[in-house]
Amino acid sequence: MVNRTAPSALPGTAPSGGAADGDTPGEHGRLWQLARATLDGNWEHDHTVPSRTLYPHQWSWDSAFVAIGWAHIRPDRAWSELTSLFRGQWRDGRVPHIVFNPVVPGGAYFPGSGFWATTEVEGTPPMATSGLVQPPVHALAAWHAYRRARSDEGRAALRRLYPGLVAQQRYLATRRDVGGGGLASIVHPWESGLDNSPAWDAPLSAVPAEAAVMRGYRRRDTVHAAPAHRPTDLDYARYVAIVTAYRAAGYRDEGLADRHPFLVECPLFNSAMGAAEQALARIAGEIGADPGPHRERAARITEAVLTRLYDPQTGTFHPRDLNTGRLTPARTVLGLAPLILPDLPARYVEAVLVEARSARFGLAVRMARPLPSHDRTAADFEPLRYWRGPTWMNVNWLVRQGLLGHGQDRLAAGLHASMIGLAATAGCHEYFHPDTGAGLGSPAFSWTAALLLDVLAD
Ligand code: 9WN
Repeated sequence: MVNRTAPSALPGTAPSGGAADGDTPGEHGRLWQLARATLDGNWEHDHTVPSRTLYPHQWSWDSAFVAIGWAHIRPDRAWSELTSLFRGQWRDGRVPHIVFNPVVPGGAYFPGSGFWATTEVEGTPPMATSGLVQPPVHALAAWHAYRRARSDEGRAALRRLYPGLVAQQRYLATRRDVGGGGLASIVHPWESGLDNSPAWDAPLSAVPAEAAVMRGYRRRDTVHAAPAHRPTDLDYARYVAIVTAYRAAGYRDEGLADRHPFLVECPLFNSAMGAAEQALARIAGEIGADPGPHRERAARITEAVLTRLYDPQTGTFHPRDLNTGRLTPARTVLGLAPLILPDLPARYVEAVLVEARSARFGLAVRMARPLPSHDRTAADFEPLRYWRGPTWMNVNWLVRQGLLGHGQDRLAAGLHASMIGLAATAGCHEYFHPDTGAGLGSPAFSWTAALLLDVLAD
């Protein structure tokens, strides 16, 4: 029995508060219904596809965000979403970034299940999956979903999910600690979730792409989205080349440091990992497990993020390229992610706020649009291209959580109002033009809808 329902679950009753256009109870009701219809339309028996056209399978961090939205309207689906994703977990603990739906035709998405060929690898689940991971936002999502819909069923679901969530963290903290400094490395830009971010340009430029280009393959993304909005063919060739290298090694992580062409410690990924330990501590408290070890691990991760990813010269956080040992130069929205660490020390919170409030990102109490994905003042800022400028709801949602966690309520309210204003203008698109707010990418995108429900409920 759900014993706590968000008040805004009734259309038209979402509380207003904020400065966005159309920020009225009636407008909230319209948005609530739109978000709900978007999620319903993308529901697929036990999970939600990110988009019917572009992404017809189950994606890892999408499912986490989506579960937060379902918790407001169908808590059963929130738990089903996370449970079905974790059915795809590998024996080593990795939660794959895609779980393939076997009834979707092979050519619907590239790279499809045949390309990954994971069912031939030892320790993999019976269903086809990818061999990569995505930011571990799942424990955070499970906790938020539970907070939004506290119930006995929810507590039982937390209990069921807990061992998988712990194994996911263990995998990242051990096998993926390639640099030996207490952080997880990502082995592909796709693992960052911000695939085409300028943050990856420097490490990607060292990846040989010729072999992949010559082997030949057909992209599917550019069938559904404008090529000018998507990664270039050269970047795609490099993406394919990196997967090919990892696959050839049987997706093993031993020896990555000596052979793998892309190894990066990402601030968002690792901040998610730290926030996950904090969420696991709360979950543990709720289900009668010991929160202590989670708190200790969270503190160690925060410390490692500070020592390995903060650059005193720029005053912000950057990814570290393990193949060169250097921090990557681009100032992207990834640099703001450590704000989601509840124990981020005050002087680093201050540094992130300076960066966020600068002309680069424009965070303000009254802001026209939510944060862009890249520094607006950079020469390579591209307002239309995937992760190289456009605004995304999930990153803004994370930053808003961080602001709330650090007592920055007025800035959080500014972000909140601008997120709702964006959806009021453009609906539940995959991403948005950072200046005009025009909708881009898939027009019915699940995490936009789910997180819209969550912000409307506040
Ligand atoms: C590759 C599903 C995913 C998101 C990622 C986003 C995009 C895939 C792609 O779509 O990535 O995983 O084909 O571009 O970058 O964050 O999880 O929505």
